[in-house]
Amino acid sequence: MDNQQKSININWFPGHMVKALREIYDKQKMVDMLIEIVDSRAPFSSRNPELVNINKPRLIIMSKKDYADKEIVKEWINYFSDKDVKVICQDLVHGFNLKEIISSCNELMKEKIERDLRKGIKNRTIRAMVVGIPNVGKSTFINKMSKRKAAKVSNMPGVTKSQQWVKADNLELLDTPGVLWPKFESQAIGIKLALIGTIKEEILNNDELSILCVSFLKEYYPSYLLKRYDLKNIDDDIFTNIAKRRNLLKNNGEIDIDKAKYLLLKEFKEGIIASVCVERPGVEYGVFGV
Ligand SMILES: Nc1nc2c(ncn2[C@@H]2O[C@H](COP(=O)(O)OP(=O)(O)OP(=O)(O)O)[C@@H](O)[C@H]2O)c(=O)[nH]1
Ligand SMILES: [Mg+2]
Repeated sequence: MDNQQKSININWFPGHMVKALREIYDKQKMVDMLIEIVDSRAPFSSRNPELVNINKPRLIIMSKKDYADKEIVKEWINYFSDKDVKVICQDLVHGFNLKEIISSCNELMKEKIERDLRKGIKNRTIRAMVVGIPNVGKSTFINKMSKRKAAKVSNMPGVTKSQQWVKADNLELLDTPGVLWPKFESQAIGIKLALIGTIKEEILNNDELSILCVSFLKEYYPSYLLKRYDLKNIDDDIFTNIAKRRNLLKNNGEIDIDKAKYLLLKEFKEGIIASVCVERPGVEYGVFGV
C-alpha cells in the first residue's frame, strides 16, 4: 500500500487477533483473575473493551511509567481508584516491584484464599491471565515475574503469537498475544494508540501521524520539542529543521523530510522526546479529533 492510500482512520484487527481473543475467552474459566496491562501514556484508550467485559477480579498495571507525564499519571491512578478498580503503575524495565504485584494479587484474591484455608487448602496457586493490547509490556512483565527470559520481548507490536504459562511465587501467569478490537470508537483512539506504538507501523500514514504528533507537542509540551531538536522557534518548519539538525539527507544530498517525520514518531513512541501522556482524565484533547 503506498502512502497516499493510507487513511488516518486507523484499525488493525487481523485474523491472528481474532483467534487470540477467542483463546482468551476460552481460558477465562481456568483462571482466578486477570492482570490487564495498559500504557501509562493512554490508560483509557489502551484498554480493550473486549477485555474489559471479562468478569473476573482484575489488577490493572499501568506500564511504561518512565515514558509518562508524572502529574497526569497521578490523576489516572485516582481515576481508577475512584471507580474501585485496583491499579498500580510501574516502569517494568527499570523499576520493577515484584512485591507490590504479588501483594496486590493476594489482596484481590483474599476472599478466595480465606475460603480455601477454611477448607484446609494452604498455599493454593493463584492463576492469572495477563492480557492487553499489543506492545504494552505483557511479556516483559511475565519475564520479570518469573526472573527469566521465558517470553520473547520486542519494541514492535504483535510479537507474542501464542499463550504460555510461567510460574512466579504463588502465581501461575499466562502470557497472551496482544489484541485490539474490530473498530475503534473514535479516530482519536486509533491515533493515540498509533503514537504510543501499539499499531503495526506498516499500516500507518507517517505523514499525517507526524503532523498530529507535532501539533500535540506544540500544544502540550512545546519546551520538550524545542529542547530535543535544538529548535529556536516552534512556528518554523519543524521537519526541515529536524532534518538539518540531524543531517538527514537523501542520496542526492537534499534534506530528507520523510526521515525527519519517521525520527520524530520513533522518538515520541520510545519516550525519548519527553515523558508525556496523550490523554488526561476528564479532558478532551481536541488535537486528535473526536
Ligand atoms: N521503558 C519501558 N519500556 C517498557 C516497559 N514495559 C515494556 N517495555 C518495552 O516495551 C516493548 C514491548 O514489550 P513486550 O513485553 O514485548 O510487550 P507485549 O505486550 O508482550 O507485546 P505483544 O506480545 O506484541 O503484544 C519492549 O521493547 C519492552 O522493553 C516499561 O515499563 N518501561
Ligand atoms: Mg508479548
